[in-house]
Amino acid sequence: MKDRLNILGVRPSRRQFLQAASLFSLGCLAGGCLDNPNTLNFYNWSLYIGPNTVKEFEQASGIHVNYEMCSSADVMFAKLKIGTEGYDLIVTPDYMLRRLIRQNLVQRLPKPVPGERLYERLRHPPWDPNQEWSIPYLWGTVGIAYLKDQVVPAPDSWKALFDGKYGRSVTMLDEKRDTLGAALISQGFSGNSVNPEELQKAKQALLAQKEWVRRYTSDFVDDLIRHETTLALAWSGDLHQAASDPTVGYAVPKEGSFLFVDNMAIPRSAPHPDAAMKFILYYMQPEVAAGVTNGCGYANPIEASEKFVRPEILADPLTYPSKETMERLVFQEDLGAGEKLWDQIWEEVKR
Ligand code: N2P
Repeated sequence: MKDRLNILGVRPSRRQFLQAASLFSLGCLAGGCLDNPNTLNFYNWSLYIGPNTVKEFEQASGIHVNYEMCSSADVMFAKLKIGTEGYDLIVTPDYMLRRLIRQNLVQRLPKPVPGERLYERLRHPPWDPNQEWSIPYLWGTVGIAYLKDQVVPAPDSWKALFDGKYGRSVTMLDEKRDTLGAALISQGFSGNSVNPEELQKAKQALLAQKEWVRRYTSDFVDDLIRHETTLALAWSGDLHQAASDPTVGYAVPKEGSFLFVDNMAIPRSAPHPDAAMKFILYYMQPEVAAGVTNGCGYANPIEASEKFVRPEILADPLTYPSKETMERLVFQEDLGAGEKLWDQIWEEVKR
């Protein structure tokens, strides 16, 4: 319990630090600082790194890190696509990496990586079978977070997010692949469907659900901790922020859900690819990767890190789901030409 409280305890200062780092880097990237080669402009997600990882990397490498937080995968893609320069290292979802490679927006890793340190099942992922472009960073699941004292019985189906039983107290992720994907599965379809009729049905479900949605946000956990929401479409590891609150639960619905693997990659236009490579190699050390898992509650890809992961996190199904849960999970696939229709529908839903 004490350790769990510690996880919560580090949160405000970490967040403040990240926010400050993010503001600084925004100014820096937009205004074009005097370029210092010992710089790493790191574009990552909130609640997705250890509290000391950046500081310790800076100390070990002499490289200064500007950390900017990403609010959605589509924003990340758009920034790289319109040619926003300055990012050296990004953390990108599996399905998006394929798109970034196809569109020539990332570069090959400048050095070989010790791939044998990865868990066997992550060594040749379909989005980058030979570890040429990326290294897995963290992985987790998509599910429903809920307040246990209000949602009774516990939700076991995606329908719980759509039935309006608890009024306007739902948040959905500001992420089309997860939100529209969950709507598709709730309607009995594949969460990767590009079938226009199926997508229309999912869209209708989301439009009808709007009455119950407080907001679309990727920072869902704060609202839950404050008990301002009852149900949220959620990413598993973020729930560690609520670990000291016994009323917050997490469920992977029986209809199935997504397993995501986010990856470190270097944008084509990165001004400091060598600094990015140094961070990747630094991260691949078991103690470092374990520090990230201990700090944010997401599982990392380095097998030998298990020795350094705190036992209660190793035993926590939020971080390492059971075999039975894993069997219900699929990856998000590259939508190819279907992406356009998903974008259109997502825009209509959010309008
Ligand atoms: C954690 C962000 C998880 C990103 N806050 C999901 N791809």
